[in-house]
Amino acid sequence: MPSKELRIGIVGYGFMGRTHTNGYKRANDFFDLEYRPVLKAACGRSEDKTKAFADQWGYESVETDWQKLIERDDIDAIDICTPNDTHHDIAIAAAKAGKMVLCEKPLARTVAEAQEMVDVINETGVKNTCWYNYRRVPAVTLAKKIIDTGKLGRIFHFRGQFLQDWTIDANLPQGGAALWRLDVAAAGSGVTGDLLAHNIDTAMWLNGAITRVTARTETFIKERTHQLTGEKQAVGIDDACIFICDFENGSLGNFESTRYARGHKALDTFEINGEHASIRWDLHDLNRFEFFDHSDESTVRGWRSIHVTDGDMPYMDKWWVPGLCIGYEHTFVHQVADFLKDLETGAVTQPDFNNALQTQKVCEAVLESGKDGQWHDTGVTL
Ligand code: SOE
Repeated sequence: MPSKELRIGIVGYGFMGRTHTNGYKRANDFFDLEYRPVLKAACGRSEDKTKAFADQWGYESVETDWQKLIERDDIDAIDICTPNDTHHDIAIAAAKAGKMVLCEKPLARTVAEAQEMVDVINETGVKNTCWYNYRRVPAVTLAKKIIDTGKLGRIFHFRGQFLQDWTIDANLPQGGAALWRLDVAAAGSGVTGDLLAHNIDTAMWLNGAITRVTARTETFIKERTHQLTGEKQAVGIDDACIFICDFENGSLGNFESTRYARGHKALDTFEINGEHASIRWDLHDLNRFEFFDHSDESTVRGWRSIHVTDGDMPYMDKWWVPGLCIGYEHTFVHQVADFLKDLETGAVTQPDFNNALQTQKVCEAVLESGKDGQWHDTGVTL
């Protein structure tokens, strides 16, 4: 039985509020952990909506002001699930109050904001993590383990994509509930911070630092009505972004993201090609990855499709029996379980804020290059 409580105060009750809370609720059912999350308080500006969320998901109380939430002495950790423009202030105030901070991705809108968050985290020493959840898809974690053995040999290429199609309608408003991702003031950027940030996090985790980039960004719909004001406004986000890059290990990277790829809903993919072997993975079929090993006998050599559901594969001994799948929501359960285990052992849960800052540096270099068409050094230090 878990003997220690981790008392959670969550800010935001939207899509991410639900994914994270599901993680808090499920982790101890499946993982043996000393710590157990306690859902102390949910915080949001609308009292009614926050109360409805708190009742449905089991939070003990409600706050409508995040500063009050942070001041409470019955809360150990603040989880930030609000739009990107709020991450900086909430995270800094929480850390200064001695709370642990779990922040939804991307860490911030800009490198400057993210750097300030990291500085305060370093000064205060509070435990922290950023929710780049796709690292914790068992197939992706297994790919990391295989790559780290050196089995692929010298790496030549890394390819990443994140394709969606939900903003093609020119009449879709920007800003406000559910649509803040289209409003540059709230989001900081478009697909680069929202989607490519995932690909960049995965890429640097699997293949090391991205050192320089050159990009092409595009905004296809130039004006949209703001959902809250009803006013037409210029669109400030990147609707699509393609960039190429160098990795520190000498390999070449090639990335694409858009919300205008008709037919694709969340096609997050990567492929890595080494001297001896290649791996590819696709979020739409997340329990599998494909592996090509050139050392196989030539007559049977080909792409193997590996179903990552056996008990000796990452996280899978905690779930069902071999052959049975898990899904998207489990990545958040895994992040909670790892965070709680690291509390026990004192290990740093990755990605921490400093690691998420490195992803932010790549995003910013990409956006700068999208403006001036030049190569930009990223300054990433892993
Ligand atoms: C955008 O549609 C979005 O919800 C991202 O914000 C998430 O980070 C991604 O995992 C799925 O797509």
